[in-house]
Amino acid sequence: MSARVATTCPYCGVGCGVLAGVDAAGVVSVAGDPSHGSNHGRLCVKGAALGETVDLEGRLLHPQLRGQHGQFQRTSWDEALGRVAEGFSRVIGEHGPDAVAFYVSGQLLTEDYYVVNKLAKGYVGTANIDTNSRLCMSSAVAGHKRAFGEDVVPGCYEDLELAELVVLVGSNTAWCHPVVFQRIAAAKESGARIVVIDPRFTATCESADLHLPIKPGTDVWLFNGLLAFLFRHGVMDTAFVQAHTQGLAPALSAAEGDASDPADVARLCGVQTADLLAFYRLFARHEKTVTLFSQGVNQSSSGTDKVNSIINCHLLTGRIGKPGAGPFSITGQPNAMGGREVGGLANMLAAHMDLHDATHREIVQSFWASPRMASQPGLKAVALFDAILEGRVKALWIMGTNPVVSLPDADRARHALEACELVVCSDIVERTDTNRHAHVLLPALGWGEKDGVVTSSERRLSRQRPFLPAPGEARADWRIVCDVARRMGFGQGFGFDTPHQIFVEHARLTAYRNHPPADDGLPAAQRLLNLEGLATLSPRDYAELAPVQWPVNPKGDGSRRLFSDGLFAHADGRARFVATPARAPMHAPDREYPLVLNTGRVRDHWHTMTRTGKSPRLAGHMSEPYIDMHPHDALHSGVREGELARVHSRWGAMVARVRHGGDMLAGNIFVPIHWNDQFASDARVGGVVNPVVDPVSGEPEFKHTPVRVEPFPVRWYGFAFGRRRLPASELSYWTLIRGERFLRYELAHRERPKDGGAWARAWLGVTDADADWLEYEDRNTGVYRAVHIQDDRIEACVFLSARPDLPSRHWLASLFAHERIGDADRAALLIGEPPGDGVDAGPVVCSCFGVGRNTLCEAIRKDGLDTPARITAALRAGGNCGSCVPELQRLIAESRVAPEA
Ligand SMILES: Nc1nc2c(c(=O)[nH]1)N[C@H]1C(S)=C(S)[C@@H](COP(=O)(O)OP(=O)(O)OC[C@H]3O[C@@H](n4cnc5c(=O)[nH]c(N)nc54)[C@H](O)[C@@H]3O)O[C@H]1N2
Ligand SMILES: Nc1nc2c(c(=O)[nH]1)N[C@H]1C(S)=C(S)[C@@H](COP(=O)(O)OP(=O)(O)OC[C@H]3O[C@@H](n4cnc5c(=O)[nH]c(N)nc54)[C@H](O)[C@@H]3O)O[C@H]1N2
Ligand code: SF4
Ligand SMILES: [Mo]
Repeated sequence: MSARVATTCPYCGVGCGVLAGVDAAGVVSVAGDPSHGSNHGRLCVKGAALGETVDLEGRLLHPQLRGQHGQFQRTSWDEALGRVAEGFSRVIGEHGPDAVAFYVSGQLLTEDYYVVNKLAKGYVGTANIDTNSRLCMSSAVAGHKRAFGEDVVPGCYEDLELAELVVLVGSNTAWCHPVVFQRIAAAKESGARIVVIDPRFTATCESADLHLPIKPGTDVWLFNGLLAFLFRHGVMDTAFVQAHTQGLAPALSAAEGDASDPADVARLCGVQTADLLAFYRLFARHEKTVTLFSQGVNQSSSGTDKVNSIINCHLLTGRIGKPGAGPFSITGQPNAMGGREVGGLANMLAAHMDLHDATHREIVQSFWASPRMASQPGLKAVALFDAILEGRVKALWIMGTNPVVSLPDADRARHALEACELVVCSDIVERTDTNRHAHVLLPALGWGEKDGVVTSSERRLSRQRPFLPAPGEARADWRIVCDVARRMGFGQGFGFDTPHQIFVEHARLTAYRNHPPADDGLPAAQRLLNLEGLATLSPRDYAELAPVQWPVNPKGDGSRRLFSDGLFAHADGRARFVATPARAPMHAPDREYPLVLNTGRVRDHWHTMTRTGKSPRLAGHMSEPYIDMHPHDALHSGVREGELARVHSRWGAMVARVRHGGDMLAGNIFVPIHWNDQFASDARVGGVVNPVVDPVSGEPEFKHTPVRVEPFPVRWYGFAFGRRRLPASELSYWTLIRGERFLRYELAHRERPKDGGAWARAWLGVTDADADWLEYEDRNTGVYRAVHIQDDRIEACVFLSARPDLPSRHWLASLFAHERIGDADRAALLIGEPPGDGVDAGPVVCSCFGVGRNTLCEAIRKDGLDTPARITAALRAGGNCGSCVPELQRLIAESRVAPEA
């Protein structure tokens, strides 16, 4: 084993420290870094499986150009960079700087983000650079700026441990920020209370003392009601409000105007009055309260108001900047926060300065010594793709994001790319739904190879360090940007040779003229974001930089909390209450589209699956896209659990399997965001989502689209396993996951094959008539199965049935691990059941140890395992990363209410 390198996890905004290394055989191993302040050695299941995602299969290793017939061809860097630089320069020359745009990502490192933002705003002279953070954090950014005067997360993770009450709003923390959730769960052990506000009953709710399943979109009513309640009951820090805030009266009158009687609020939010009051009283009683929020708040047409309605309650009670108290926007992506520091959004500048402020523009331009400066905000993500479709933007460079999957009204985004004169994509994988539309593909370095800084939810800068060689011809994103900039004639501003040089320039800019206006006549702009203590790092200091929370003072000390002194970033030093009159989501359900579509994440996948889709360990937990819905709605829609259904909206449609997870309120359905054309026939939920955005932040309403669900009729269901890819796209429905030594397909088709055997042989590509071939057919029940064996080893198999109840995939998967198939296995394959008393372990719950649901339920029942700890002692499940502990809790609870008949 080579020495382990200390780096940072590339997934969520928790920002866990990882120790990674490669052994002599090239096997990558990862472990949590015990010395890292974000995770103290813990990793969740995605972090723990990182080693399974860094192989080179499917990687984009060379620059490519798309030919006239749509096929991609390898090219040299020289040619590719020339195409990009010439293409952008030509469009700018002919149509002006606003005819080009950049669409970037919170997956980028701060150094990458810094140079692309500098190129767009200071050299091209356009603010048409937006990022997938628009889809993610922009409502929080806007809410922070309105309330505090600057985009600042005041608290830190430790506050969650110090709190007496943690309120989780629109956040499935247990699945999306698992290590932070473990810290919250530990706080609960020592007495903290947890309230979850979410229309779904999520894994996070397993640990909650109180769950308020509010009607989607009603958060502002809830928090306006809370503000009025607190004020009425005198739960107010009057001294704090008088000394440090402004605007209480209009905020209160807006809150009271909506609904001041808790019974009315409860009705509007669709919850029991007693539960609502229980929450209000808990909040009133606990000085040390942290309200943590994420996409159930941000991704809404009233997202910014939701954020401010929460912050209002913290300002009223003075619970901000104190140990164990504060509003806490938890960030999604690994470097969402770093992107905000460098001003990656279309309405920001750099180093927390504003595009609309002439003084700020002057400061940044003088620092960059740049030829020009964008003078007005650019296009936000959704509007940007509209502008492409309208022909106003003619060249687009996409870096580290997959908009054909992740934008709302995603089919429209795809049409926009089809219509765009020049589309450049920098990515680490070759095939994505977006890359298909590129004219130029640029191979970037990925996690484990790239080198730079990311910033977590608690403002902690942390190094990502390489421990793998650069594969193929891939290059760092910052280097690609600088190369193009130089070729566009901007050599002066982009002479960087190392990420260290970029980082210290960024740090210097955060400190530049960062003071109150002085008598020297020079423009000044005081900002909390200040990395002065990092501005003089030597290359070696940078290489060794230990995690540190900004602001960083000249001595290099970081800051755990901000606003402890009651001084905010508005010119008068006061925070603002914001009046947030509540309003319903833009599109209400109606007769044609009677259900509300909510979209979000599952535990073991990351976004568009380009990386987590490679890991067998992560594939088993949720192996197929699904539509979670209430049995009532299924009945009304004419669909059944386990069967396929189509979700339709005014914008598009998708197909997935119906499931009654027990999480949904009637009237609402949930579909995960991850599946796309690389992993399923028709499961891109982005195509269904309405393109409504929040009027302040421009963040899309991902959690609320009126839809209807209808049957997706098929004549047979099936699945197949193969050691190689199978021609699934011939079928009406397919999904793909990667197993340890196989690919697994779930299948369905409109037509029954006339001759199952002939079809199966052709489909599995078995041409040899003498092949070792097991086959069973029952025409009465529509059951067919065939297994191809080669040299006594199972090669492929396909199982079909007229109904969706098919044999255990788990059992079949296990056969692919065997070098020889025995006689008992052959017999079992023909019968279609595991041999002997081999029970089906069921769907994976604990991904680390591959422990299935049936195994767990059986053991819980038989051995009376009544705590997750006892399950771990007996079966190991839950004993590694702990991500499945909430599900273990649920299984225990379920087996209590439903003893075996
Ligand atoms: N496993 C995993 N973890 C991830 C990611 C991933 O892809 N996979 N992605 C990362 C990223 S980029 C992000 S942004 C975060 C997102 O993290 P989260 O915000 O926790 O995740 P989501 O599942 O998008 O949505 C959170 C919850 O909002 C609820 N919700 C929907 N509508 C409303 C509403 O009107 N009000 C309220 N109060 N709640 C509502 C949903 O039911 C859902 O449970 O996760 C990060 N972590
Ligand atoms: N319906 C619905 N849609 C949503 C959401 C939702 O809740 N519901 N959530 C939204 C949110 S919060 C987010 S953050 C977005 C995420 O959506 P996307 O940003 O589209 O998702 P990713 O799969 O993370 O895309 C990252 C891309 O960058 C590539 N990549 C990875 N590392 C690197 C690198 O170092 N350099 C380069 N150049 N490329 C790299 C990956 O291969 C992948 O193609 O989705 C949004 N879309
Ligand atoms: S919680 Fe999991 S995904 Fe998030 S940073 Fe930590 S290990 Fe990575
Ligand atoms: Mo996100």
